[in-house]
Amino acid sequence: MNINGQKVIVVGTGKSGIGSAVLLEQNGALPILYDGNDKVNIEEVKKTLTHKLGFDTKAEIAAGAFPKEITDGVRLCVLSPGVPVDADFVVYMKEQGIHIWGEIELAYNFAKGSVLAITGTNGKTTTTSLVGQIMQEYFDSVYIVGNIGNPYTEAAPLMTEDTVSVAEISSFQLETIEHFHPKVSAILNITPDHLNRHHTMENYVAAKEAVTLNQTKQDVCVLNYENAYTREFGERCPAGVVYFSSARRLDDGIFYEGDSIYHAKDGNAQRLMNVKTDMNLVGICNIENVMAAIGISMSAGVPMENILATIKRFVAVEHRIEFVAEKNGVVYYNDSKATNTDAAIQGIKAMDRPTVLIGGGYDKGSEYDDWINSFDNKVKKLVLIGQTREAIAACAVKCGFLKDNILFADSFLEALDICVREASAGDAVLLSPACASWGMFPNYEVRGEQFKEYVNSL
Ligand code: UMA
Repeated sequence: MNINGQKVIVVGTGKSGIGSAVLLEQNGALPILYDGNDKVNIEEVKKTLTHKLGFDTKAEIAAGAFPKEITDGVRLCVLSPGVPVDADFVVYMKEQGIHIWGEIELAYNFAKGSVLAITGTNGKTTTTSLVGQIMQEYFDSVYIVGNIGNPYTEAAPLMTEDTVSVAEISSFQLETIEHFHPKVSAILNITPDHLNRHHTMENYVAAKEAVTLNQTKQDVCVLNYENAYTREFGERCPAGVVYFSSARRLDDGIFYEGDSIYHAKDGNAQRLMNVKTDMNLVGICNIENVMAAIGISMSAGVPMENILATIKRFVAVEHRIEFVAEKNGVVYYNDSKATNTDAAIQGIKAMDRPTVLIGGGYDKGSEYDDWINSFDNKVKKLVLIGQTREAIAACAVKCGFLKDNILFADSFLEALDICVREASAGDAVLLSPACASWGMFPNYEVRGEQFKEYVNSL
């Protein structure tokens, strides 16, 4: 699409909106930024754009109620991932014949080189970081972009034909792609999440599968054999499939057995590494992430010995079952990245001692039964915060968790004070809330940082 001289609406003035507006203006378009939040500081946004562009921005900026007149003469609109595609003003724009792209699609149209795209409900960030490091240690020009926190639009103008982009892509971002075509994709797992945005599980699964929309049999999609959705998808996936399994031997693919990871081809399995001595990550979820990273990296042409050497060096991602400190015999773990129950199940599973658990936060309409049922008598106190605290407490009691062991806190600080009071030497304190941080924090990173600061100050 030729955007030179065109007015383009960009919705959202967060990282994606700013990245998109800058990319558009650098390429001769006139962005019109719109943000639904009427408290957005328009002067600040202008300053940021001007700073990033290196010249005065000509962008128009509007905030609050959607001003319909901004659509006059507009043919393209770029949405930030947090903007629902069925929002009234988006539907209105579609009715006006305006083409809707997401930030990822816009970036892809300006990007160069090849893309490795990683999606899935859990494990995306760890797998993206690991694949990113494997690529950086083998190729010269590598960008790690997307949901991990680095807008793809910012990196796109810096790329060459030799660039390898490793992109963490969320379901929000996949709803608005059109030409986005990764050479290698991966869907790590699919379990219920973000149902308030996608409304049904079918829509959520379809958004994840869209990562393969433009792939052909010349491309590869790495899939989890132990997840019912991704295993079934392998049978109708447009790309060549590489499966990984944490529970059985595969004739073709990557699997985990005993303490080792193997790569099998035509029934011949070759042992690659020991999960206890050759990697620094704990838990079955991380063994799956490592297997996925092996599948992605070998499909991207990196020799196996290089892949294994990087895995050996790789250390855990911040906020994902991250060991913070031991204070007075209590070990503290920051798993703030556990923004849904499935991730939080992995967090509690990784604990090997009595645990004081902090849960709760923004309400995404989740169900908590599976999470509570995974406590396995390890949770001695459940400290609950945020919008979801009543719902979680009710579910915990329904699942047989003792009411007396549930404590409500009105603030994060109060929750932390309760943890210190309730934990004894030999216990763990785990922040693994099973909920997004929104409503109390701007994002899960800030929640994790505050947890770490508090623990380190004890
Ligand atoms: N906004 C509107 N109208 C709406 C919704 C939002 O105007 O209907 C405005 C907000 O007022 C705000 C801006 O849009 O000013 C925020 O946009 P955004 O929510 O898309 O956030 P960005 O800062 O652009 O960050 C996004 C991703 N955020 C979301 O998907 C919610 C970041 O993922 C990502 O790192 C970043 O782009 C760069 O690619 C975060 C996330 O929470 C980590 N992702 C979810 C997750 O991992 O579970 C999907």
